Amino acid sequence: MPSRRNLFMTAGTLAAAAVGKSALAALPDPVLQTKADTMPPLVPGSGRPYNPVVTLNGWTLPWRLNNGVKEFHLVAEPVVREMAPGFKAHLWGYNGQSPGPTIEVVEGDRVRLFVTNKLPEHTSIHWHGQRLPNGMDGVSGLTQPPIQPGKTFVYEFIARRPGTFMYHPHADEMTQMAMGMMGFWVTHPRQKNPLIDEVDRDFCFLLNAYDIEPGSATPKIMTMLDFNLWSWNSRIFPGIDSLNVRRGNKVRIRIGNLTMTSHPIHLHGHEFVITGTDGGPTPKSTRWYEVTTDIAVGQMRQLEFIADEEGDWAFHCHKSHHTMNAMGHDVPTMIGVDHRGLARKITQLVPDYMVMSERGMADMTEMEMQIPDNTTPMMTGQGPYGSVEMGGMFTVLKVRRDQAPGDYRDPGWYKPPAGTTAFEWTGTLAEPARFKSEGGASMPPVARPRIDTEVKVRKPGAGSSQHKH
Ligand SMILES: [Cu+2]
Repeated sequence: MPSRRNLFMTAGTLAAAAVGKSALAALPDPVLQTKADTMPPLVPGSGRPYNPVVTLNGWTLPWRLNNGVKEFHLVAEPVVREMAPGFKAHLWGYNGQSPGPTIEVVEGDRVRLFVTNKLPEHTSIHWHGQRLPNGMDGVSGLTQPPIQPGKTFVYEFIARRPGTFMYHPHADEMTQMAMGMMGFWVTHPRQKNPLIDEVDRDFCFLLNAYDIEPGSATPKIMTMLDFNLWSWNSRIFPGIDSLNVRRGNKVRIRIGNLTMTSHPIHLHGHEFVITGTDGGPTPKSTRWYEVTTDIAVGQMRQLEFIADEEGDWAFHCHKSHHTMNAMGHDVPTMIGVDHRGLARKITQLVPDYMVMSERGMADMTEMEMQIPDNTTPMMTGQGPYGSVEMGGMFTVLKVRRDQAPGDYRDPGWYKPPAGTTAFEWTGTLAEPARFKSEGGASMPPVARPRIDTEVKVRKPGAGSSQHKH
């Protein structure tokens, strides 16, 4: 049996704490994590060797090798998760965090998982995507009785297929997933597999979503679709760490979707292929290059690419409202509406009245808005050239020629070579040539509208410059 101290050392600054030692003498001590930092890869101290993954704003759970069986101890419990600097949510998770720690094993490993329930209600864990005996599948009521509060259950099976998996409750699922109970699982191949390439950096994270009213800290659990916080591993940009790689690295990113909608995940500057799903490695004939891949509810995808372009490359969900943080969506579009006169009248009655989004929503980032405590401003990511005007499911892939192998630290902002950055044109502007048959139609209309209507768009210089915000 390897010394647990060694496992902690390899996990870097892992804040470890043992609970209930006497009560659980025969079980591995549960290891807890209190921070939302991206932990360095956990190099295996026992068992078969493998190339560990890096969990975005997360960590891998150390195990105990007991007569050749890898033993893990998961504790389902209420947690406080810092979703972004200064914004803490009261969630449910495992071992101190939401999502729970990543489980990493090797194909063929016999795995024993102790699951202790410290929630106020029963739970279970379903090992999504695994081949296992039916009674280990974790569907409460169908394959096992639920794990009651205070009880510990044991799951045991052989990790038969290499690949990308996840775990989550299969008991009061809508509540427990809305509260953040989920985790990643990676089964590394036992030997060289023609469909699984070796990579230099292997990242993983789960897509999740919450509905937390501004000013409060606990998610609304009855929300079906209208979530207001779109997160990666229960973090929202700018709270999501960047993915830092060395130029020329072969990079794998494993993503699982436990939200209630699909997410078209988009990478700038590179093309990737999908090398695996939760069903296993994809046949080579099915791989084509793309820059966006849609990940449906309950699906997992592995994307792979060579990071051969230096820079700070945006990496985000392409649904634009998923790169926003807490917002009210019942706000009418005010672009082009000049309501200065109206605003003045309302201000006489309501002194704090403020008109929103008259010139688009970018104004929001410039306004010193009064927001409730424990609420994250809508768009706050600050890049080297100003606000990125993004939140939620957004981060940056940082590719650097001098990023040392094995170094996952943030290298800071990219400094582009002179003459390779978009710049302001200061010469004269010619009138744009208009297409002659502009405003045409496929066939004549039956009747013209009685009165022509026109959508007015205000342009810079057409009055808006006097507008103070
Ligand atoms: Cu999305």
